[in-house]
Amino acid sequence: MAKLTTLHEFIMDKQADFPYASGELSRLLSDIAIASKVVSNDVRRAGLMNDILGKQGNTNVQGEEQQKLDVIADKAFISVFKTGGEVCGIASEENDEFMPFESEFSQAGKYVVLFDPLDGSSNIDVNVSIGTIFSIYRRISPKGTPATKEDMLQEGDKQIAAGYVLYGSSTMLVYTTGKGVNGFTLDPYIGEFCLSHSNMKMPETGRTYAMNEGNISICDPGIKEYIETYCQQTQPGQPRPYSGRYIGSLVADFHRNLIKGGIYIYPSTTVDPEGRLRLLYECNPLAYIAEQAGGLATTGHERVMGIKPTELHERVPFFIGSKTMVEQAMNCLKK
Ligand code: AHM
Ligand code: MG
Repeated sequence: MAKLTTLHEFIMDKQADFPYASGELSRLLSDIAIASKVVSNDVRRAGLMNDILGKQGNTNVQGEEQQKLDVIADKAFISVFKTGGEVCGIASEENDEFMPFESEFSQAGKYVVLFDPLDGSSNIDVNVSIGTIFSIYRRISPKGTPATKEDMLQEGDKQIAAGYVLYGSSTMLVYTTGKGVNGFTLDPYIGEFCLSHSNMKMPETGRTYAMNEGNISICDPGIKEYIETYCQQTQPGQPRPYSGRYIGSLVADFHRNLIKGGIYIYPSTTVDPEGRLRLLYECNPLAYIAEQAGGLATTGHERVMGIKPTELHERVPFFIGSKTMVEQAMNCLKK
């Protein structure tokens, strides 16, 4: 068997791509890998442990019921960020406010991390794939001071790195630092992420669409037109219509589409006019990966990464996936 490249080796090799790199980003990515191994272990044992599975008993700032694993994952990531020295503050989907770290050690860090500790919360209790999504920015505020809200509210285009960890049939970490996308599978025998998907490219088109179609009657008619015309009718030269696949964990639906081609849509609805997904914790990081892999991510009207955020928990309608499919959906919305 050929020698596997571990995530750590890969990160160290790639540091040379950034001539003035001080190693902080490399250390931060390694810290994320450590926290995700902890969370992966908890996810794998959840069905056996009453203190891990089930509802936490409170709601988060978005009015959603928190699961115990949401909180466990949130704490695991915050703990590595607080002790690593590279991060001066974080914002997380599970916390109402952003969190500037208090220690001098952390305030010397040059990065902020925004993350969704456990995406796909409604799937936790039913043993369906879930994930962590993260986004890294260079701080705007001066080093040695507490992180500020402005550090958190940066356009997606300013991301330094982004990625996700999928707790699926295997645990995978996929990330980009702006030089392509690479995926690593956690080898449970040696406890290391190993390079399994190098230089990932999203097919220009695909045959899978993912949307909560229960919402179709409360969406813009353009969405219905796109689904009926492009997804549910056999296209010339094709044997049958597209396949509908909706896991209900964005990170898992996105990962499948990244590999096989496809589109994921969470549009504006009359119930959720801004859609359901959070710009900072879900849309921007996946948009960065999609674009780096040759795909597209828009609100149906504009590029997600060009939006200047105004609020931490801001939501946006989200169309992400293979370039041709996202463009076709946007054309239907224009009509
Ligand atoms: P979460 O971060 O609380 O889990 O919410 C995000 C999730 C996505 O992973 C998923 O695609 C979507 O919300 C599902 O929403 P719905 O149940 O409305 O289809
Ligand atoms: Mg989420």
